[in-house]
Amino acid sequence: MFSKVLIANRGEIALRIIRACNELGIKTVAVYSEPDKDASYIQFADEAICIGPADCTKSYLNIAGIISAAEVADVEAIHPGYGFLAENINFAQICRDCGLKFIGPPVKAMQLLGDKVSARKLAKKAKVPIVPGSDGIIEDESEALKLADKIGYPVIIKAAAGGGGRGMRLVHNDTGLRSAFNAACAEAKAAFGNGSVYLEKFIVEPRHVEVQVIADKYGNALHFYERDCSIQRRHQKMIEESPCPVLDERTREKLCEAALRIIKEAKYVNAATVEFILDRDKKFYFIEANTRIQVEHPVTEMVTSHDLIKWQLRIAAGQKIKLSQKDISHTGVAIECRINAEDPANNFAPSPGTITRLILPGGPGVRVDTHIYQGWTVSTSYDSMIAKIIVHGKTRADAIAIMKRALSEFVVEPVKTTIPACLDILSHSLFVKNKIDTGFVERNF
Ligand code: MV4
Repeated sequence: MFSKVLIANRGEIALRIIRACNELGIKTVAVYSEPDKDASYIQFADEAICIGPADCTKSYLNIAGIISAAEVADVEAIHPGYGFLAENINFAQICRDCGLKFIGPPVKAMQLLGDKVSARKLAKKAKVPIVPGSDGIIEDESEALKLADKIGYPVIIKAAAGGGGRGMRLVHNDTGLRSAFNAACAEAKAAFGNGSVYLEKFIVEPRHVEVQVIADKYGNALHFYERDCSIQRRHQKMIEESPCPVLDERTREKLCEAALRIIKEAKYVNAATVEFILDRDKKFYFIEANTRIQVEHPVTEMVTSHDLIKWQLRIAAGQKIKLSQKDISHTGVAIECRINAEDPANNFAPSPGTITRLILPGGPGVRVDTHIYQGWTVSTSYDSMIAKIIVHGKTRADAIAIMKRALSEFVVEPVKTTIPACLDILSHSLFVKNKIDTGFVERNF
């Protein structure tokens, strides 16, 4: 196992990774920006290095600064967390070149899955269902029109380098396609430095389901079942749960096996998430893969009792997965609510400030992943997520009741949070009855 790891991140995920290292007896090096100097995660690390000012490009995204910190602290490996440099191929390559282990997949697997067009091709090769659409990049408007007429409207234009909904365009007819095509290319070029786009049939009112997987460098791969992430607002997930409440055992097994075929085809190593959309007939289609640990990973940890961060560390250190798939079971239902410092009554406007009063929820079945404390200042420089509440119950109804109880215990003042919005969703009859899809929040709130 590694003796010392640098955590190239901040906030709750830095704390989460430091905790896993502490349990494994790994020394930790935290990095922080100037306004993060009083961050709680620093307290739990063995060493801490300031890497620059508030501006992310000069601190958490500054590759030279982070590599320098790793050299100075003499670490063997870097955990990138999620966001920031987690899916940056250049960063992963530089780590390798500097003799530092990047706690994530090989560069080749990041390339294959990071480009959505190449990931689609890989899925097709692995005999995993993909949404009907283009075989590769769409070169021009006439090619787009021809294909759209063949597969039928509505269609969705997506950026090959995109993800999380950026650079997407939903199109209902030829006129719409003509005006959207060049705009989508330009937007993709501006956002990702890559103007390549592709086309898919638009699946109406889908559920967003993703499979958690891990793989080692010896060719062993395991799945940890799925999460349903359909409750999102403007492509920001709000509530995630596991298992997906509408999947039958047979479909679940097929879905998870499909995810593993993609991971094996990509010769993937470490933790990944394979994303699918589930249509109204419960047919699933691969859409993309995430080559990092995700925000919502605790949902899977609660139902499987496996520590995914520890798995990441062990796999990166070259250890072999000695478990087989039948050793991984899931029990009960877990739900996560993301708590953001945003005001739901004011169109989710950021609500920064110094926390003067804080009461965190607890009790049976409740896990709280957060870096906040009384006296901490929530800034607008970074992501607005201040906590994740994860609950585990025997049934979905139990989990919902535990979550509502936990959210009503949560006091954080004076910042406004998304707690009331989460409570509204959890109380909505359609959510309770499972009649939700990715459009649920926009339609009902
Ligand atoms: C789709 C889709 C329907 N049909 N692709 C959104 C983010 C990215 N991960 C993929 N996404 C989607 N891809 C096809 N072919 C629906 C989504 C989608 C979505 C689309 C519009 C508005 C909100 C959405 C929320 C989740 C998923």
